[in-house]
Amino acid sequence: MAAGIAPAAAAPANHQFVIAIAGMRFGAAPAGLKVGDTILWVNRDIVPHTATARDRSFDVTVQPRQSVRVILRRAGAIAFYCRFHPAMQGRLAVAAR
Ligand SMILES: [Cu+2]
Repeated sequence: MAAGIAPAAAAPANHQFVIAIAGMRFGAAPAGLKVGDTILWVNRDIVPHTATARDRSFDVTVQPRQSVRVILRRAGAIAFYCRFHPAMQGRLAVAAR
């Protein structure tokens, strides 16, 4: 290996996680989230939903049968909900990288 070149395995890898929305509920939040990871919000319902962080770090509308990517930009416990159906709620635990 050439001097000064780190092995590829040492590079921090960003991962994509899926949260499905179905039956007017968010699916379980994945474990092991880190800053820089992506959430793919997948709406399996026939009505639009949003994934809206209470701290406004993300706010996306997901049309029926569509999906939207959100990159996690901050660490912490991030509560989220749907602006159209405020009873729909969840929480992400995002670790610093
Ligand atoms: Cu909704």
